[in-house]
Amino acid sequence: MILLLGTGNPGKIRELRAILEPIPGLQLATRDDTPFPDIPEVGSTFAENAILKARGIASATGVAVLAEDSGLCVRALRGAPGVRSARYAGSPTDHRANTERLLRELTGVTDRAARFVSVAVLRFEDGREVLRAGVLAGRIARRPTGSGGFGYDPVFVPDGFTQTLAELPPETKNELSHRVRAVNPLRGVLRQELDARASR
Ligand code: ITT
Repeated sequence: MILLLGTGNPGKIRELRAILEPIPGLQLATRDDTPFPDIPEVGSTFAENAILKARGIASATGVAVLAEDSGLCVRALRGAPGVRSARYAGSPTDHRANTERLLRELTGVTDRAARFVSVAVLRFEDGREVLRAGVLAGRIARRPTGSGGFGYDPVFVPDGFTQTLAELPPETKNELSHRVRAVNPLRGVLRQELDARASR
């Protein structure tokens, strides 16, 4: 079975591959293999945007799709940047500028609590959809450190840790991230689907 990773973000592709590649019989495809258009993210929630991406990409390609919408919600900013995380400092996405803006907005703010949220939607060719969400709680550092990961990782310290996600090994991020928490339950759904297809 071919599953198209419905994202243009190379950081997400790396992490989704690491989460899904151990599933036997599942062949992962990306935008390079099966081109799809950019889907306007006009929803006001992560779930709405994840569904928009899954449906838009599925209808453009006709294959099974895993789409994901995610972002950073900062308590002192009343949930911002939220669904606007990718383009917080403007379009096109500039991760460094986004992080700089975030630190600027938090200048002098002592409440650094934040959470990453991910909503993943698995959509099969026949239109069946399964949606799962994952959250990672943490806090925003005073300055960026580390070179791993992507996006806001250099300023995000997960609860229970002292290093940012960009300093921690990728394996550690992939054990606790919002993305792995959303996508892991979909592994079981995919295994069931593969078994059902094999016995047909
Ligand atoms: P696609 O829509 O093509 O998947 P995107 O990067 O535009 O790519 P989103 O609209 O879901 O994806 O925006 C996610 C943004 O949230 C991302 O660009 C980062 O700024 C931030 N983000 C999400 N997950 C993150 C993570 O694990 N580490 C750091 N930043 C993350």
